[in-house]
Amino acid sequence: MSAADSEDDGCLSPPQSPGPGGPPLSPSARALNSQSHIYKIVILGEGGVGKSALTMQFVSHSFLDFHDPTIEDAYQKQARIDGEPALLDILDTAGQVEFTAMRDQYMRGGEGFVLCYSITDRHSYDEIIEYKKQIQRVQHREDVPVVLVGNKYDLQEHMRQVAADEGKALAQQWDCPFYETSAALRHFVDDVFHALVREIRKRRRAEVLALERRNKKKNRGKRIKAMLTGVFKKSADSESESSSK
Ligand SMILES: Nc1nc2c(ncn2[C@@H]2O[C@H](COP(=O)(O)OP(=O)(O)OP(=O)(O)O)[C@@H](O)[C@H]2O)c(=O)[nH]1
Ligand SMILES: [Mg+2]
Repeated sequence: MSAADSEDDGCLSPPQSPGPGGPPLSPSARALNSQSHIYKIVILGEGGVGKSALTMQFVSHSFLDFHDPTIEDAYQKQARIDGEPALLDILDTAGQVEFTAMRDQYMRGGEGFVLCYSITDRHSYDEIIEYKKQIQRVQHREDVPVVLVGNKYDLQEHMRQVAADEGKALAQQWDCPFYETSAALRHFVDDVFHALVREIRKRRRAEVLALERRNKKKNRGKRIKAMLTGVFKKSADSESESSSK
């Protein structure tokens, strides 16, 4: 998805019908799935790409016009996304190399990730590929919910170093949403966080369905075993009856 495919719809997106992709959940799956309306989100990327500026715009509609390198900041934001409540628990991380030792820890704790580069900084784009690999390594899985973000869109005319197509291509390869954002202009900021919640919900749904399938298989196995036990018992009973006659 590119920036052109979505609109900045304010802080709370209106309920949409139908909800996020995937088949409707059965009551038991819904019960499991609704256990948490909390979404643990981690924002990652090189120093200075605008992680804090994006987070501040999302949380408090204000723009940070100076660079105060982050060590670690946590925010919470309540929203209604596709008609369902969500509490976004956002960890704004350090991009500076001095703090790289903490990355594994951030990556272990997150359920979904905003991977942010600056369209004015090619190195930050190259680095984001490494961040993605590291997340997969730390989480021991391939299908981690992510949204790819190329920030500082407002500077594109004179300072662009990464083409929009490069972002799109990477997102296509990762099968994840992509936005070119401007924290300065509050351009597609809500869309990024809302899209990530949708990605997390998609994965939770898939996990619940997989669990249900496994349980069904197990129950079917138990039923067959019980039936066979019954059949054997019956034939053993009738055999012993006929031999006693
Ligand atoms: N023009 C423009 N400037 C931006 C944008 N986003 C952030 N900036 C500026 O870029 C600088 C760095 O932004 P931060 O949000 O502090 O960057 P960061 O990724 O949090 O950096 P670290 O905390 O060091 O990892 C600041 O001067 C911001 O004002 C944007 O969309 N457009
Ligand atoms: Mg920061």
